[in-house]
Amino acid sequence: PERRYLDLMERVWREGSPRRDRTGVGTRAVFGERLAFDLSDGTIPLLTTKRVSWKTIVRELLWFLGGETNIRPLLQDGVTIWTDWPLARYRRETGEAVTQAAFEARIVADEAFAQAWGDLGPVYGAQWRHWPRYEPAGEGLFRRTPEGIDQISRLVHDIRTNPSSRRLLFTGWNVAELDGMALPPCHMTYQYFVADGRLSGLLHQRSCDVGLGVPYNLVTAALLLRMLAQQCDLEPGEFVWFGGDVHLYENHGELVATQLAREPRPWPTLAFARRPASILDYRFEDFVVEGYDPHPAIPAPIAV
Ligand code: THF
Repeated sequence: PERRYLDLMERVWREGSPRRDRTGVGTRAVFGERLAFDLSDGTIPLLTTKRVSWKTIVRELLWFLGGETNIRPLLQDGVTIWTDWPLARYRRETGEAVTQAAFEARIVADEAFAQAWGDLGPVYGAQWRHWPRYEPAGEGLFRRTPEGIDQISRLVHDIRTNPSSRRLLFTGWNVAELDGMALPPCHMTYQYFVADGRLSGLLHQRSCDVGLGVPYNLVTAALLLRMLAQQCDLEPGEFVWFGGDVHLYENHGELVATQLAREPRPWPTLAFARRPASILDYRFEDFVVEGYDPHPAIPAPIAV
């Protein structure tokens, strides 16, 4: 239940080691944490001690599953959570002091501009759906195949045909391509397990922003587990979260104080409006979240 998340938040804030991080903001961190959520009753771990925009999370997940890496389709749906990274690069490389709103408007209006400045590199969508594959091109040379490997479709196939496999997993951590990514994957490797007609899932998240990112990442993993279960005619089981570097940013003190003072409410439930033909055919309208009655949102700065 949500208490476990709040306990983790409190412990990181009180006992985490102070560290200077990549972003320069500073964090407090602990290492190697586990959270587990029972999804068998139809609930999803969507926090109630602050409002979390599940609609944004659904749109982001569908964007990943579409193999997209450009922020343009996200912005067309009003999702701005990935703008900071392309915006920072644009400002750095052009010296132009453009506002976020103006930059986003231009990405939406101008396709060539979006191509030049809106891409995040081979991040999640690229690795999930089009992990690069190479074929011999003669003279000891290799060339990249246009399609690559679709880890998601392969996963569905493997869960259906070989549910006791110990290889039911996919990962975004493509070592050879990390340098080209705006940000290497945080929610990195997903593994699945079938027993007694139930699908359980595990997420290994290497870097965990407890204040802003983790509330999103828990929901993403739970939604995906539910979609996979539906596609494979299984009931949802347990979702296990493993956190590597589990941290709070030093500028999230107010978020922590506000959230820890609140009383958690029951988890909402997720249902699907229909059974899409494949894992790649889900639409926003298919996700029906019910009983979500959260405390108000808590604004907090994201470290870029
Ligand atoms: N970088 C950092 N520092 N933390 C992260 O959690 C994170 N992500 C993704 C990539 N880099 C990261 C981006 N995910 C928000 C939430 C998730 C993000 C990015 C931003 C955010 O600002 N959420 C606000 C609401 C914003 C909105 O609704 O538009 C919030 O209050 O929750 C980890 O995947």
